[in-house]
Amino acid sequence: MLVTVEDGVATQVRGDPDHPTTAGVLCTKVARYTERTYHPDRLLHPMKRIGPKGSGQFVRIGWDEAIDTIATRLGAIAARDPEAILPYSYAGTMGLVQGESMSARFFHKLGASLLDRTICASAGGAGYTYTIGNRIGTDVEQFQNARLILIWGGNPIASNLHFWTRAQEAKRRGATLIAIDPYRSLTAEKCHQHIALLPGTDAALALGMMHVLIAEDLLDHDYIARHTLGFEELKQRVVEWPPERVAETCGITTAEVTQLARLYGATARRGEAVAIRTNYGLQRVRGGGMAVRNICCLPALVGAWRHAAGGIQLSSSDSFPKDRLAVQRTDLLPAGRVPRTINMSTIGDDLLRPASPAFGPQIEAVVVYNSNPVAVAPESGKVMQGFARDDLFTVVLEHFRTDTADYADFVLPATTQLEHIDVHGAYGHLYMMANNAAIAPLGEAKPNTEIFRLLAARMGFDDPCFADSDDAIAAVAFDNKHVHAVHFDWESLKRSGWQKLAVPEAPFAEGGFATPSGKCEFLCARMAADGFDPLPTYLPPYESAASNPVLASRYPLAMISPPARNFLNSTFVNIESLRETEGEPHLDMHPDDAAQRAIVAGDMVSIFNDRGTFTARVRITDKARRGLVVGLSIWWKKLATDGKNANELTSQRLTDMGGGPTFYDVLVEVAKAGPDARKQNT
Ligand SMILES: Nc1nc2c(c(=O)[nH]1)N[C@H]1C(S)=C(S)[C@@H](COP(=O)(O)OP(=O)(O)OC[C@H]3O[C@@H](n4cnc5c(=O)[nH]c(N)nc54)[C@H](O)[C@@H]3O)O[C@H]1N2
Ligand SMILES: Nc1nc2c(c(=O)[nH]1)N[C@H]1C(S)=C(S)[C@@H](COP(=O)(O)OP(=O)(O)OC[C@H]3O[C@@H](n4cnc5c(=O)[nH]c(N)nc54)[C@H](O)[C@@H]3O)O[C@H]1N2
Ligand SMILES: [Mo]
Repeated sequence: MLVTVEDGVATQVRGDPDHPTTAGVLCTKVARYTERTYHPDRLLHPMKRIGPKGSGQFVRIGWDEAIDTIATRLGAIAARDPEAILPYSYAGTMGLVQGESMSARFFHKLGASLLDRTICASAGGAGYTYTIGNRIGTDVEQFQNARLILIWGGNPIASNLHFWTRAQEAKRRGATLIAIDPYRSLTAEKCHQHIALLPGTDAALALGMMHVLIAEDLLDHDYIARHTLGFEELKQRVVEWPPERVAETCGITTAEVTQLARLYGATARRGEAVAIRTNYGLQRVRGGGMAVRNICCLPALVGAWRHAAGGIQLSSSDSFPKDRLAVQRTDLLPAGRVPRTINMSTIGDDLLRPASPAFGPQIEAVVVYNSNPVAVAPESGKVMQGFARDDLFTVVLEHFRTDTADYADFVLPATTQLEHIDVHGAYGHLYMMANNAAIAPLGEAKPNTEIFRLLAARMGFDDPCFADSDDAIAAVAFDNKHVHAVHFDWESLKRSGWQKLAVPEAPFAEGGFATPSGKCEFLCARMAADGFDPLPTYLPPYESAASNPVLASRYPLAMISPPARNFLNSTFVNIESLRETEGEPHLDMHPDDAAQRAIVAGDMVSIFNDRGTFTARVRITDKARRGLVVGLSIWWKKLATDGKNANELTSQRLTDMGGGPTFYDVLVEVAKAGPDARKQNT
């Protein structure tokens, strides 16, 4: 990103035209980054709460008072039991410096509870890693050379624009694009074919494809023999998944299953590149880990990895060799006692849990940075109840007074990307990136690192690492002993802005998977050891008509809440130009489902289940398949119609593997809203 600065003021941000992946293009949201940075609501001073929790009443204080009081409170809790303190952070910035560096050092030294950062990608990550060995896949810059691209559980026009550019180029060159998504997303609309399966059934579709590929011998026997493990066992397993059974499970036609498999197998057999861009949409369900695992078996079966443009990408994150020990200093953890780990996806229940031998101490303090859990975490009603606890001490580092900040005892103003130094990896492309500060911090805002440095000093932590500058941390962010990053040098990265990792063009053309066997593992001993079926299988959703008919008799509709194009999770929701484009919270509903409920276009509707309710304006559209409703997300609650968002209805049940959330595994009912639905916001 290039920033124009005039008299110390950032006047424009634009993409760097020279950067190969992004090629001068910013997404809709980030293009508004100056509007966000100079927004009149930016937090510019530390603040202390004066009203009841959640009321958002604060008074300005100085940094000294803030740091003194917070350090004293945390110190007193830590003296009793440091595990009663919990850091809570995620994707606000994914920078290696302003993410988990000084903060991690601080909480490690304190001996605070560890946080398992599961809320986004851990289920799919686990499934991918069992099969492939690490999260390395096809380079996004290769996709334009593919002949067939399956866009599986992703909506790149909204959420991964620079991949979409490549997919469109492939299309111009004659490639076929197929979207596999229960919803006709912006992306699905522009693909040649859209397979609208039921949410949470992707694992079955992959099993059905494997069945057809094997039955019709559309295989690369040489690749299978040399670079895979467990083909005979896989063959036995997929016999159980004929296309008829798969079609029934997925709510699609038998022809859709067989034709997809045939196109995939036959294109590869002709020696052309078949590529899968799978994304995180499909793993936010009970069997999400297994679904990604099954899909990961497909490229090896047809030898797709032989091509640089073939294979699969879920994430490029493990291509970046991060030096976590140097940056996060796990060696500072208390000797001989690893603190307990709290899963961020069950923060609602955990904040409400009393002390017990199994759980440990009650959570007495939460320090939130780079996250907005009151809006983004599942089963929001409980999350709010937890944060509303009068005996909970809460500190929030933020740019804005978010739904979460409203519950804080202290809100500390953080700098934005324009105001601080950072170094970034990526999860879609393969470039290390320097984030140079373009402008001075606004008001009294400070980088996350500086805030934790001040707290560490006030707590008397004297390890020299607590005095490291952001520059010094950035300089050790990547491990330049690793082949991918031997050329990493912070000073030169700062000058060039970005530099591609030294990765092979076709990562698994000659096998070399990072699994224990070195092969793509159809049969995975580590899965067996971890208590999973070692072969691809199908786990139905927790909540679906087929798996839970009793619940479905009361709540017959599946609900998903994927990202809206103009928001980034809950970031940018308070930026007027972007929110105006989204308008208000909507619910997309199929005409038949609407007619059954006497709901007409434009009605306000209540969406509800046993966990909660939220209100939205209905859009009647066959973009949502029958039986599915879609509420694009993630709205700030206080800017939504009734002070609530889709996460009122999502559950805290976790995925099969990786401890991930099941945001898209939810049954609901919808009814025309009563006249008082549109409560006045405070
Ligand atoms: N504009 C925008 N861009 C973003 C984000 C954002 O909030 N807004 N968030 C960023 C982040 S943190 C992430 S993790 C990524 C997420 O981006 P993606 O990985 O693309 O994931 P989602 O957007 O959650 O879901 C994408 C698609 O999956 C579909 N889907 C839902 N359930 C299922 C299912 O069971 N099976 C299948 N096959 N499809 C399903 C949804 O309908 C949706 O169209 O995007 C990043 N980019
Ligand atoms: N229903 C539903 N829920 C979801 C999802 C979904 O698709 N549907 N998606 C899930 C996914 S994929 C993810 S990744 C999570 C994301 O959840 P979060 O990680 O909480 O992401 P955001 O909602 O974007 O909130 C990030 C906050 O960090 C702040 N921030 C940004 N930069 C900085 C900084 O440098 N310092 C500090 N202190 N603060 C900063 C921003 O102002 C913002 O308020 O949400 C999950 N929740
Ligand atoms: Mo995410």
